[in-house]
Amino acid sequence: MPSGSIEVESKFEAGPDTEARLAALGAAPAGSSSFRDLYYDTPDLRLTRADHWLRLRQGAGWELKCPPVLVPPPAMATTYQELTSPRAIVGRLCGVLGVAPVPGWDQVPGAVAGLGLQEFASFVTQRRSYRLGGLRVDLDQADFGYAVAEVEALVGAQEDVPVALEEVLQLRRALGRDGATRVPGKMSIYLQRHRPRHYQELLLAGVLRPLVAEPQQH
Ligand code: V4E
Repeated sequence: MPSGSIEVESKFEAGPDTEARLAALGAAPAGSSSFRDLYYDTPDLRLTRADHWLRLRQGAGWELKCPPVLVPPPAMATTYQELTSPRAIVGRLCGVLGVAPVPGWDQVPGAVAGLGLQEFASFVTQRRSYRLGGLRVDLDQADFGYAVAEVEALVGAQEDVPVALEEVLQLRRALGRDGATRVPGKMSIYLQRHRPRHYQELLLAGVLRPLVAEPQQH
């Protein structure tokens, strides 16, 4: 088992009745938060073209989301391994970029500077969260005018992914008003609007999928 947990999640479009539906299902409010995410990549986009997402979430710390091996991406959901320990993050960054770690890189900022990583996205999310059993539901509003919700489960091992996936999709079906439409994440919309060349590169690399329709403004 590689270090870090595996996040199984599915995004959906929330509606005016989503929170009432959550309450009716027995979900418990789990608080509100506001945070800025800063995302980093090499100037030639080698991390995100390899589907690796390094971010500094202000108030929470560094995190690297990477595609887990052996788990094919399911329809309507994503699975990513989440690394939060500096050693695991730096090790994975060096592996993807084909660089030997340097002694001063035991903390992420040293590696970010040494590897020449640059910020490519920065935005604030206002989030309201709910818990239902082992699932979490986040209702997000990003400061660039896009709202999206997600159902998420965190599991510790790949063999736990299929059951978590079924639970996530079941709750999504109960809450989403978008049917079987794949709903884009904040980053897809951010890049399309603010970094169109980066967005095109990721479409070409097959990391992001084309948007089906222009999402609603909120
Ligand atoms: C994995 C990923 C990105 C990193 C951000 O992931 P996301 O879960 O969208 O952000 P957020 O703020 O909800 O993080 P959380 O608080 O849940 O940890 S940016 C793009 N990806 C890949 C990706 C993808 N290919 N398709 C979809 C629908 N989402 C993400």
